Amino acid sequence: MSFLESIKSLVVNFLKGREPYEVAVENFTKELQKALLKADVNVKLVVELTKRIKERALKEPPPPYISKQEWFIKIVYDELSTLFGGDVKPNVFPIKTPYIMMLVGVQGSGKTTTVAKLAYFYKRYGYKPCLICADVYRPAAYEQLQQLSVAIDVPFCGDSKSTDAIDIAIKCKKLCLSKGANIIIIDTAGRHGYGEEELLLKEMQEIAKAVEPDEVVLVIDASMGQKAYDLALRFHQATPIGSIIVTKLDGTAKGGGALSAVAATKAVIKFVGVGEKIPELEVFEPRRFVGRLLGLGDLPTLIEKLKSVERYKEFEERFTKALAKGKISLVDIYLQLQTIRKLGPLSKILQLIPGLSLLPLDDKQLRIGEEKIKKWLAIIDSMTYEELKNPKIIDRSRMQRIAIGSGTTVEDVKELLKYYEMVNSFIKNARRRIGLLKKLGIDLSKLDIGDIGREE
Ligand SMILES: Nc1nc2c(ncn2[C@@H]2O[C@H](COP(=O)(O)OP(=O)(O)OP(=O)(O)O)[C@@H](O)[C@H]2O)c(=O)[nH]1
Ligand SMILES: [Mg+2]
Repeated sequence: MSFLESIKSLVVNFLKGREPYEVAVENFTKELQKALLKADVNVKLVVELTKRIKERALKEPPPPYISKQEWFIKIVYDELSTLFGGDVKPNVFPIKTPYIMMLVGVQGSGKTTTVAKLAYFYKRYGYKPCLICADVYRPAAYEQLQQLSVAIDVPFCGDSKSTDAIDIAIKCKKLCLSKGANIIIIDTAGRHGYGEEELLLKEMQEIAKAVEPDEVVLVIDASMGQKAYDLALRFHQATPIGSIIVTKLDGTAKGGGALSAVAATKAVIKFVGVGEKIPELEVFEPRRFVGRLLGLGDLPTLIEKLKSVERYKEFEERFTKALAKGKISLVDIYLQLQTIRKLGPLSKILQLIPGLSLLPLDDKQLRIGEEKIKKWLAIIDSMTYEELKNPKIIDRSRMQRIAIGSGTTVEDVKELLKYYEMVNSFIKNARRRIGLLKKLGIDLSKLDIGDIGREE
C-alpha cells in the first residue's frame, strides 16, 4: 500500500468508533504512529508529533458547535500539515520569462519523466516550453526525451552525437529561445548513486555556471524515505535558487518519510509525482496533501464545519476589536453572516465571546434565516470598497445598482443596512455596559463562560 492510502481508514474508524474519547485518541495516535514509522518518517519526528497531538487533544477544548471527535481530526490535520511543510503554498509559476529550469538528481529518480511532466503542466497554463537533453551518459537518453516531447507536442533540442553536456545546453538554450520558448527545461544525467551527493552537487554547479538557470530542481525518488534528508539539506544549502520535486509517491510506502525529511530541511517541495503518466504531477501544498491523506475530501460536512471555525476565529477577533472601538464594519457583518450559516444564530455565537456572555441579548432581533443570509452575502459582494468602508454613502441609486448586481431588491439592501445599524448600536451599548462593569471592578473577560451553547 502506498503512503497515500495508509492513513485514511484511521479517520473513518475514529469518527465511527464507540469508545470513550480518551481511549479513541490513544488508539488513533498509536495507529498513526505505526503508519508513520512504516512510511519511514524519522522516529524522533513521529514521537514529537504524536505527543503534541495527544496533549492538544486532551487539553484543548473544541470551539463551539464542533464535537471533540471532529476537533481531534482538525488537530491531527494541523500537526500532520506541519510535519509536511506547514502552510506553504509554493509559487510554481515563473517570476520572469524566459525562465530556465534545470533538473538534477540521482540515477533513475525520475528526472526525464518529470521534465516532460513539467512541460505538459506549463503548456496547459499557456506557456511555451522547450526541452533540452543534456544527458550524454545514459544510453538512449536522447531518444527517451525526444519521444516524450513528441507525445506532448513540445519542441525538443539535443545532440545524440556529442559528449559535451555543457556545450549542448548552451547551444540548445539559444535554439529554444530563437523558437520563442518562454520556459526552458533541461534534463541532466544522474550518474551517481545514493550517498554520493557531493559529486552530484559539484557536477550540478558546473552545468549551472554555464547555463545560468533561474531554478535548479532536485528530483528525489520517494522510496528514499528519510534518507532524502541529507541530500535535500546539502542541495538546499548549495543552491539558493533550488526547489524539490519528490517522485513516485504512488509507488512506495516510504513517501511520508521522504516528504517529511525534505520538509525538515526547510527546502521547498514544489511538485510531487504521483504516477508514471505525464499528467500525474501535482503541485505540493502540505495542507491539501494532508487533507487527502486523511480522506477529508470524503467528509465534506466536516470540512465545512472546520472552515466555519476558522471564520469564527476571525470573526471573534474582529468583533472583539469592534467592541473596543464601539464600531463594526460591513466586512465584520459579512464574516458574521458566513459564520452564522454553520454555527448558529448570532446571539449564541456572541455568547461565546468572552465578555459578552453575560449581556442581555434580544434573540429575536438577531435571528436571521438562511435565505436572508444568502441574499445579504450577495449584496455585500456587490458593494464597492468605498461602500463597505462607509455605508452611509449608499443612497437610492447605489442601492439600485447593488440590488441589480446581487440579484436582489432595493428592499433587501435596505433591510441589510438596517441590520447593520442595529448591530452597530448593539456594539455601542455593549461597549458602554462593559465599561460600566469595568468601573465597578468586574472584568468580564476573566469570567469563565463555561460551556454555554457547546454541543458534545
Ligand atoms: N510510479 C511512478 N513512476 C515514476 C514516476 N516518475 C518517474 N517514474 C518512473 O521511474 C523510472 C525512471 O524515470 P526516469 O525519468 O527515466 O528517471 P531519470 O532520473 O531520468 O533516470 P536517469 O536518466 O537514468 O538518471 C521510469 O520507469 C518512470 O516511468 C512517478 O511519479 N510515479
Ligand atoms: Mg533521465
